This record gives sequence, structure tokens and C-alpha cells, in this order.
Amino acid sequence: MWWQEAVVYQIYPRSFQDSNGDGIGDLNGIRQRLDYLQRLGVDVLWLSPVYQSPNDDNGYDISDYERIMADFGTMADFDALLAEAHARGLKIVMDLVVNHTSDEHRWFAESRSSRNNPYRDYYIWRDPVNGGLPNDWESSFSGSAWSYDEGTQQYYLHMFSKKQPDLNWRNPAMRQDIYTMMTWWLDKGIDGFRMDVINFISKPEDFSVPGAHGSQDQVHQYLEEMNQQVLSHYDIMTVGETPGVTPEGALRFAGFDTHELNMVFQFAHMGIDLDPEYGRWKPRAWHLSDLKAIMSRWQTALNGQAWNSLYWNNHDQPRVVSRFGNDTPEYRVRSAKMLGAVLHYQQGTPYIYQGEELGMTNAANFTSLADYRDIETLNAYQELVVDQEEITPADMLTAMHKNSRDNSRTPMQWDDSANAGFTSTGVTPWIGLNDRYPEINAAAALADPDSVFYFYQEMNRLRREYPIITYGDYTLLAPEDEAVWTYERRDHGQRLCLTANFTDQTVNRAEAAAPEGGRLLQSNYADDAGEALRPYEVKVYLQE
Ligand code: TEU
Ligand code: CA
Repeated sequence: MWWQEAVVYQIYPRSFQDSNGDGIGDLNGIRQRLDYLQRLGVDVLWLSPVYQSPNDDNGYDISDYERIMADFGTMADFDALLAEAHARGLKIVMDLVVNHTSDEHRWFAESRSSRNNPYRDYYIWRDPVNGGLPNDWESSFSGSAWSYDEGTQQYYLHMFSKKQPDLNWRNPAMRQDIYTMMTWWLDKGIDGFRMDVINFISKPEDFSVPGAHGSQDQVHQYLEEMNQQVLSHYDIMTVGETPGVTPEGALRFAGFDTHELNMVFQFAHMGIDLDPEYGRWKPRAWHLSDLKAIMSRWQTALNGQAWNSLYWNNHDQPRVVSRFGNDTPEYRVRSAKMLGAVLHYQQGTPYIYQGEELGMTNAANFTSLADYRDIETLNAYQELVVDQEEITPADMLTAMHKNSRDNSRTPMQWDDSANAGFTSTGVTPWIGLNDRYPEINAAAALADPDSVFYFYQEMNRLRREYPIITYGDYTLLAPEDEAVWTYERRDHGQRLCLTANFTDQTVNRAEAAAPEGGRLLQSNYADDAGEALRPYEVKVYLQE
């Protein structure tokens, strides 16, 4: 399928390119940068939500699915972007957020207006239990997942902010409205959907049963129905965002022999440095053996039965070079390339998040709470530092530096001019720039043949040339090794072998030497030092 051979590039429109000097990225800005994206050699652009939204959660709170957020432009701008992308052979995948809407969506306004409004049942309403909350579910953005509505004296459910009420997928009329909306977009010619927290859409019938949180079996009925009524009528790609999903779960959502989605995003590898209780707000040390074990398990469990989506980064995660690499000036470029190779030479469809191809880093220059914009971060600070005093301000700031979602939401760094070419000089961007932009930016990368950008470009080129990169079987070697990740891929008598040093020391490994008849396909050093793997060195050998 075409989506197995594609490379996807995720755009966070708010932070990509401002075209009209209001400090906010927009659709026309994306259109201005299509040359750059084509040059990188990606096939699909996934746009984080561009629909009308009051921006409580930067567009993941949609108030009208068939309108464009004024900040981003107009529907005519969208149509122009889609047409120009298609003319260049680039596809566009939209974010589909249907677990919840904004509380400013017309359906919710109707729903909360009275208990017998026809839209009441589009959302999830419950009576108080013993005068209080219906159950102990917590919102991902702190506090209870239930908010009380004075007008109608019931609670509504919101797994995210109180401005993101969860839709009731048990309601067939609601589902039909969603399918109609999806059809409307697909008829416009978009090329697929990335489905936000799609495994959360089904909820238990009885909220008093403990442990019922998370995926329920009905999710598969809903997705089969969606597939049958909508998705199967188009040549598109779908990827479900499915926090907590296991490989076995992925086979149900996206098995080659099932009729729901094409791929899912798994989260296991994103959890290795988080605290079991406090999550991203108490970072912990991670081990390469864990990272290898998790990702290798996904490689083997899905092989031949489903298709992996490969990602290090997105708008919810810190920058990978700061997380699993080394973002010091000495090793940033080297380790960003190494990480890119480790990911892209696995079996699956790779996703590049904007700026990853430049080796963009976490926002170390954010010094106080006032620099942050993300609702998850701000709410967590209020809850854990201010209200409950469980984390000190200093420790929280350290955690935010490591893990806040804002690390990946700073403006794209295009050049070394004031505002990094993201917006006009003199304008204050909606979120502060990463102060390393004079060194780390697209113009500098394009002028440097050894840049991370050209390394990614080369990976994209090689993927087109060698099907083994896309389709080969994966085997992990030396699973216990805490410094080096070695794996091989096999396909039709060919063998590809990757070795990657995750440390800033030179280490010696027999597997790092050229195998018999093998030729070096790609590496991040100018020469080959045989068994010696230099700091953050990666080598990919091909035996044909
Ligand atoms: O994210 C869902 C999700 O489970 C997390 O990764 C989430 O970002 C949260 O930080 C958990 O710590 C999706 C979107 O990608 C995210 O941007 C939205 O905020 C969220 O859904 C709600 O729509
Ligand atoms: Ca703008």
C-alpha cells in the first residue's frame, strides 16, 4: 500500500510559518514552505487541527469541524494548500478529533441547554453520586474528568479539559453526524486522518464499575462501522492515536485482516523515562535496553500482521535529541542523525515532526512558568505545585524543561534573523523562540552538506531505492547492551545491519565492522573505523 512506503511529516500549524505577521503560523505559511518539504523528500503532510476552535488546547478542542480557525486563514486558503500540495505530489492528512469537541461546539451548547434537548445524548451526562462526582476518573489535564453543569444539574465527562466534553459514541445519530463530516472532508480530496485518542471513544455503560477506564470493546464496532460507511470508500491512510495500546491491541485496531485503521501510534517507548505516578512531572533515568526491548517487541509482534508507525517526536513530546540523544553543541548533529537512522531503518512508516530534521532541541531558555502556554503544563503546575504542594517549583521547572509539550511547540527555526524567519521582525510570536535558533535553523542546514537535514533527505532517498528498508523483517541483536543498538533487517536474501552508539564514548563492537560483502549505505561519520564506534556513531550496512 502507498502508505507503507510513505514518509509522513507532521506540521503543527501554529508554530510552522506565519504569513501575515500576527505571530501565529497559518495555512498560507505552510504553502510558502512546500518547496522545503519537497526538498526533504517526504510524501505526506499531517496537519495538527486547523478547524475552528477557541484554542483551549491549541485546536484539539473543535467548535466547528467544517470551518477553518480564523488564526489559520480561510477555507479558501485550505483549498489552495491542498491543491498546491497535490500538484507537487504531496498528500495531506488531517487530524480528526472525535473523542470530544469544544464546549463551544453547537452540539454542546444544545446539549447543555436542557435535559430533553435532542442533542443531550450527544455527550455523556450523569447524575451526582452521593451528592458528588459520578466516579473517580481523572482528566489528563488534572482534576476530575467530570464537571458539574449548574443549569441542568448533571455532570458531563471530559477526559481532557473541561472545555473538551467527551462525545457519546453510543448515540447512533451522533456517529452519523461524525461520518457525514468525515465524508465531507474526504470528498474535498484529503488523503486521510490521524485520529486523536481514538481508543478512548467507547465508554462503559456503567461508570460505577471500577477499572473500566480506557478501551472498551465497542470501540471496534464503531471503527468497523466508520470504516464500512466512510473510510473504505476512499484511497486514504488512517492512523489512530492510541495511548496505552499493546501490540495485541494494535492487531485488532490495525491488523491487515481487520477493517478498522491502517496504523496506530503506540506509546510504550514514550513512557520509559516517566514516573509511574507523576508521569512527565517526575522524570526518571531511562535505559537503552528498555527502549530496544519495547520497540523491538513492536517490530516482531506486528511483522506480517500489521504495520508500525515509527515516531520519536510529536507535538506532545519533548524533542528527541534532548531526550534520547545529546543536545550539546558538540554532539547534537551527530546524535540527531543517529536517532533518525535508528528509527527510519525499522519496519514501518516513519513520521518526522517539524524541526526534527534540523535537530531542534528542547526549550532550555524557558525560565519561568510565564514562558509556557500548554494547558497540560499549566494545569499540572497549578495542581502539583500550587494546590497540593507535592512538587517544589524548582523540581517542576526541571521537569517542564525535560518534558513539557511546549518543548516541541516553539516556532520552527527557518533562519538566523530576528524571530528565526517564523514571523516578521518586531512581532511577538504566540510562544517564545528557542534561543538556539541562530545556530539551529533551516537556512544553515540547507547550506551545510553535513547537516541533519541532508541526512534525513538521504534516508528518504534510500528508502525509495531499497525496499528492504520498508519491508524487511527485523531482528534485535545484543538486547542487553546498554550502549549500542544493533539490529538487522532481512528481505529476499538481502541483509541490512544497523549499529548505533548511544553514548559519548568510543566503544568497540564486533558487529560494527563491515560484514562480509557488506557496503556502508549510510553513516554519520566521514570514514569507517571498523569495530570502533565513535560517540553517537551510526552505521548501516547492506549485503546484497
Ligand atoms: O493526546 C492524547 C494523549 O494521550 C497524550 O499524549 C496527551 O498529550 C497528554 O499529554 C498526556 O500526558 C491527544 C493530542 O495529541 C493532544 O495534543 C491533545 O491535547 C489531546 O489528545 C486531547 O485532544
Ligand atoms: Ca498568521
